[in-house]
Amino acid sequence: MTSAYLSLGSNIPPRLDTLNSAVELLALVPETAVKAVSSIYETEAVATLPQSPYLNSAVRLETALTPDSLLDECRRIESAHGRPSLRQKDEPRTLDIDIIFFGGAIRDSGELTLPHPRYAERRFVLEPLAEIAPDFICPDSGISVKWTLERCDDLFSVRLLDVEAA
Ligand code: PH2
Ligand code: MG
Ligand code: MG
Repeated sequence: MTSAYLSLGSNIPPRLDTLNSAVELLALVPETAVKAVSSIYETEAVATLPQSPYLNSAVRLETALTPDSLLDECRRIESAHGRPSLRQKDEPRTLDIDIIFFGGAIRDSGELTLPHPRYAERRFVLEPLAEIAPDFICPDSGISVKWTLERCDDLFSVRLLDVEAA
């Protein structure tokens, strides 16, 4: 079994329902268990054109799938939430599921780069991840998630969502 860390995001309503449903669907993925789910954060969209704020969270899975099979499962769940399979960079999305880490895997082949190429620059990825996996050692840099977050100079806002008020 491998620990895989995912980043979930949504900036098209119903954002909160979508993130909750995505976790339920992840729990149904074969040979896979959901081990931890972070709080939900409301985050300023990091994009070239202004767009609505995202809700972001992080999930830890234990899985016996390969990285490519897990990617397929993530895409299937994105499609189930109305995400078109032809994607444009930077467009708003009902649901985005990114594999940030797959155990200690480092690869840059095919459609999946591991670790995710931009995780260390993104507070909206690191803040939820640091909540559930502060001491995980990032395979590319050899430093912890917590320390990666401390070193991150991304100024886009990230705040805990008050789920009761949402
Ligand atoms: N995802 C992107 C681009 N920008 N900004 C925020 N705040 N959250 C995201 O999940 C996000 C983004 C591309 O996947
Ligand atoms: Mg993404
Ligand atoms: Mg994605």
